Amino acid sequence: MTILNAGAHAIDLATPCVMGIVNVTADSFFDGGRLDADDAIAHARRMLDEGARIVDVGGESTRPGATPVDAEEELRRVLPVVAALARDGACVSIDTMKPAVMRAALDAGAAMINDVRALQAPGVLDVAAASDAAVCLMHMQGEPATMQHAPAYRDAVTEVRAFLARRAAACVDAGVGRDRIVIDPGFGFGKSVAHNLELLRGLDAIATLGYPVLAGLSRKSLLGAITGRGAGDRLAASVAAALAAVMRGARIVRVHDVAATVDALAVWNAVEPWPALQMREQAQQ
Ligand code: HH2
Repeated sequence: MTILNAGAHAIDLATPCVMGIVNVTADSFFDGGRLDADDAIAHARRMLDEGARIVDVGGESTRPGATPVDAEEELRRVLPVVAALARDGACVSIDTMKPAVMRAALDAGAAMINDVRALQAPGVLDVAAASDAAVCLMHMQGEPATMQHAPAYRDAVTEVRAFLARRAAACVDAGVGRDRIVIDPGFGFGKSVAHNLELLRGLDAIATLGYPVLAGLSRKSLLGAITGRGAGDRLAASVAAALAAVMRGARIVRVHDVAATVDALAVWNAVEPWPALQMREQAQQ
């Protein structure tokens, strides 16, 4: 499970890697307002220079209250960005829920599909199976507009783990290779602060499913609840959260601040003897 195959890219996850967030949206909660393709391409290239292994391009915000975007507008925003970065040879992920956007992004060179609905929409699994792209299956309770109203779990870790196991099995049944699957508990997607913390503490239990775990905590409101700071002042908290996730088995961290996270992971990698960590993980399985 240390190699993730994503199109032409074989990403070695023996040490954790960074996915840089490239939102081409009007209203993303932290970096909204970057609707110009050239700006987005320059931003992504900077992230790749700083050490991002994957760049995740999205054209529709999923934050509660965001304005829905139709497929045509989403494509207009993301396609030039995906195409330019793929031409550079970058590993490009497309962050979308829409099969039409997935299909067009794959045609433009995207190597990964990041779907906050875990490929549950009709036809979406077939799009993934017909490609050689990696897939990120994320857990969400409810719908983006209302998911934070009253999230409820009996046991968040057990329920999220079971959901991800079911979705990964559905992918494998549809013909997606195990070496192309990533799982993600979906921090902030239908979860209270307590649920998010429970999931972060229990990430190692999710990692025992045997698929690489992606953690997206960057600048999220959980960190605001802990520190009392607004999204613009959550850099230190985001780096700490990424490290906490990696310490519990996350192999990919999805972040806005690539340089700072890459440095933090370099220190962590230098301190932690990875073979010993992997032996510990195997002993737990
Ligand atoms: N979080 C966001 C969007 N996509 N995908 C995965 N796999 N995991 C996440 O945690 C995740 C995600 C939300 O963050 P962001 O893209 O910064 O904000 P917005 O949805 O407002 O554009």
